[in-house]
Amino acid sequence: MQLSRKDFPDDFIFGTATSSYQIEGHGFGGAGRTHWDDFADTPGNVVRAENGATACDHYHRYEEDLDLVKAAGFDAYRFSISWARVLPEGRGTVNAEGLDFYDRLTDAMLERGLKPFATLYHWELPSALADMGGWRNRDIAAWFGDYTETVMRRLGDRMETVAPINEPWCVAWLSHFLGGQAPGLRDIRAASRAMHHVLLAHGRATEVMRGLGMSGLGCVFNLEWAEPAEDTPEAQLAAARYDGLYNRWFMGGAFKGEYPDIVLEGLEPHLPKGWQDDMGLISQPLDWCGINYYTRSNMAPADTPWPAHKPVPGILPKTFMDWEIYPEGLYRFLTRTAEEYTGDLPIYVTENGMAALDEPGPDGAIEDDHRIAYFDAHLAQVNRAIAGGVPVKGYFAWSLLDNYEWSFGYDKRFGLVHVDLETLARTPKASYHAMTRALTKHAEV
Ligand code: PNW
Repeated sequence: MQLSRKDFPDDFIFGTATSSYQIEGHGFGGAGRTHWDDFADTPGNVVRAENGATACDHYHRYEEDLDLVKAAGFDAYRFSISWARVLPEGRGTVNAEGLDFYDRLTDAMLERGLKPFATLYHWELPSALADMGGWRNRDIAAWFGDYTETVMRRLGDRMETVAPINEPWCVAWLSHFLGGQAPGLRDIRAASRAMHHVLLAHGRATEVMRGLGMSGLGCVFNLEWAEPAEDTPEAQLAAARYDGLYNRWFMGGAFKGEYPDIVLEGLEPHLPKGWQDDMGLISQPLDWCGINYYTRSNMAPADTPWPAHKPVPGILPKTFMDWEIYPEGLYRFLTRTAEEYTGDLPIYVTENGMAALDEPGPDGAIEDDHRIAYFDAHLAQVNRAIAGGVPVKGYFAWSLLDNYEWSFGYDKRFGLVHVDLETLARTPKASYHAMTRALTKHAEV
């Protein structure tokens, strides 16, 4: 890599990120069923109907995995806690074995000097709650608050930071309007409710953790740069609607207690009555803001009902997800977030990375130079933002391991470390070695 630790402020945190359903393996150890198991079992939703039953078997190999995090020279590890592993039915009886696992995982991070960055919800809703309407049901804020309390009474004293929700746009819009993730709905009313309830749950969990005396509380947003596909007022409006739905709805809600008019135009008729009264709970003060950044979308107007926009292919080089590589978007978002939403609040890039095929060569080595270039290009934009005065305090590479990429199954490899799906053997890729040199040798490599 061109850049290394010496190019960043002394207290800048380098980390790597994963999520529970994508790596742990599920359906054992007393864990309850989740709506991702249900979604994956329904033909047509996931490539080859693959699910997270085994994933990377991290549940049994977490010590080896944390050794890899440590050996690379990372300062922090971002992980998530599975609701159904802690509360198999989503509420009520606690699965002691599940909570014990996260207790051991936390201690294993601390023993290695890694700062724990926890997320409470990275998408696997207990099926018992999904059956009661899941994110469409307002009660989810109370269920989520109770789950948060159960977990944080045990772990809260050892967390560096906590984000209640990973990527509210994916939880709400992608899952209830675009049908791309569990529960796979395509329904504007369900989606509108989820758009509000996901932030309500974030607010309730924040309130619960403040009540326990915790600090280090934030939220993790996925941001995607919205580019008008052509230079016309119609395309600009389509892009502005996309920006509103994807980015500004959640940041506006969480940091300003208001939703953008350009989105209310379409969603207001479907929101629960009295939603305005929730905005105080939704916008409690936070301690930091997390940004997951991967790509941009090029938006054209569409002859469809609101929001009447459609993505069209862009001209930039793409990753194996077919996502355009647009590093400057990260700079633009970091700057815009501080200017318009978060001011002096610390910002962390909580995810950034790329998928590739990443087959081992004849000698077993995995030469993922494309990933090294991707990290370098995005870290350069983080640097540029810091130089411009934006308080970016850390960067997390997605992901430590090749893992379960949701509806794409196991084909899309995002890891610094290759995982053989048969043997589950871990093999560090060239990007892992480059990252290690950049973080531990402090030199250009
Ligand atoms: C994020 N989109 O997901 C998630 O936090 C990870 O679990 C995931 O593995 C990673 O990015 C790579 O995909 C996203 O459709 C999934 O815009 C889909 C979208 C954005 C983020």
